[in-house]
This record gives sequence, structure tokens and C-alpha cells, in this order.
Amino acid sequence: MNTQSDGLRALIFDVDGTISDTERDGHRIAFNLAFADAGLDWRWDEALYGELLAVTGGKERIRYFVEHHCPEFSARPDFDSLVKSLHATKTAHYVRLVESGVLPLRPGVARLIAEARDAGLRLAIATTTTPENVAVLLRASMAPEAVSWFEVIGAGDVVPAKKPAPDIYQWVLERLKLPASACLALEDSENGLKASLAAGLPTLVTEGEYTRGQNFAGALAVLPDLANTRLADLQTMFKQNLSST
Ligand code: XBP
Ligand code: MG
Repeated sequence: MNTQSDGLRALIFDVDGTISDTERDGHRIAFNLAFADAGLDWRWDEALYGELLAVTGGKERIRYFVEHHCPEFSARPDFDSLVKSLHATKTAHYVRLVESGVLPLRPGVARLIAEARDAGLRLAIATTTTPENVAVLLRASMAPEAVSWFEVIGAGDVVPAKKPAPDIYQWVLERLKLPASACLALEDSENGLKASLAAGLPTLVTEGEYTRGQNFAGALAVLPDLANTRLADLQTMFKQNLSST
């Protein structure tokens, strides 16, 4: 199938919340295990974690938590290195959790990626999370070789300003050597949508457990998931958007 004629050349996926519901049973658990390992009595329950998700990036989230819940801690001279080390331990726990297979793909993701690959569309990732986390999730939930399906993987600290800043999407677009108008982003959160829209990308939102009801103004569509969405539907949305702009 020739996909070039309709202008859509690449799909750029967010990871957390979009490819898989990783936050509640993945990242949150890993943060709590890292806190326990360090002898800290911090525990992020599901509700608190929902609030903390307003801050993207794990290191940034820990800092925000400390500043708002135990500010005396941030005065410690070793605070920066503590955050770094807590986050490294958290990443190790997250990798182990994902390897154990607890985080499946969200509905429709596997089929959409298979259809996109068959159609010769280029695939990329733009995420706030740490690169190791992306690789382990793709391997565990898709296929051992799934990392190679994604031509560009923009993750973590490759850009200093995380979502909602557009930087990670711009980083990916530069490496794809494609204009934003030839790509479609898939996101699950308001912060992610702000980032993709600010980079000029038409964006489809699949709401997640923590993001339902957020402000998704500007999205091409907002769906509960991709269970009933085929590549042809994305191509139709994309074309309609092109003709209306
Ligand atoms: C994902 C995140 C990440 C993860 C934690 O946001 O906010 O920070 O929760 O990952 P998005 P790290 O889906 O918008 O990219 O701890 O590896 O930073
Ligand atoms: Mg997300």
C-alpha cells in the first residue's frame, strides 16, 4: 500500500499511558520500592500519584514531592545526589517489573503498529521517560526486536525541557527529517498534547486511567483507546485535518 500520496509519513508514539498503562502499576510501584530501599517512609498511593503526574519526569517528580511534602529534606547538602540515586534505583525496579510482564499493551496498539509497518509508515517515539524503560517495555510487550521497529526514539534527558515543552517532539522530527505536517502524534495526557501541538503535530489522544477528563482541546480526536481504530481511520482523520487547515 502506498501511504505517501496521502501525506502521512510517520506515527510518533508517546509511551507512558499511550502504548501501555505504565503509571499506576509500574512507575508508581517502582518509586515506592526505591523509597523503601533508601529507608524513606514516603509512599505514593494511587491518588497522590495522580496529582504528582502533573509533573513529567521521574527526577522532577521526586523533587516536586519533596518541595511540597517534606521541604526540610531539600535543604540537605546531598539532596541532588539523593534524587539521582533514588531515581536510578527506581529505574532498576521498573525494568525488573516490566520484564516480569505486568504491563500489557493498551488495546489496539499492537494491531496499529503492525498495520503501520506493513504500510511502510515510519515509526518513532517521543517520551519523557528514561531510555532503558522504553527499550524494556517494547521488548516485553511487543517483541524481542521491537526497538528496531522505531527509527527514532526520543526519551528522557536528551532534551532538558520535558513535556509540556515541545522539545522532545522537535528533537524527533529533526531526526526523522520530516515536517510536523507529515506526521501524526499519539498521546494520552494534556501535558503530552500540549507538547505535540506546540511542535505543530496533528495529535490523536487516547485517554488513560489518570488522564480522563483533562483538557484535550486541539486534538484530532479523543478516544477511550485504539481498540476500534485502524490505520485507515487515522489516515482519514489526518486527511480531513489537512483539508481543514
Ligand atoms: C511520562 C512521565 C514519566 C514517567 C516516569 O510522561 O511522566 O516521567 O512517569 O519516568 P509522558 P522516569 O507519557 O507524557 O512522556 O522516572 O523514567 O522519568
Ligand atoms: Mg503519556
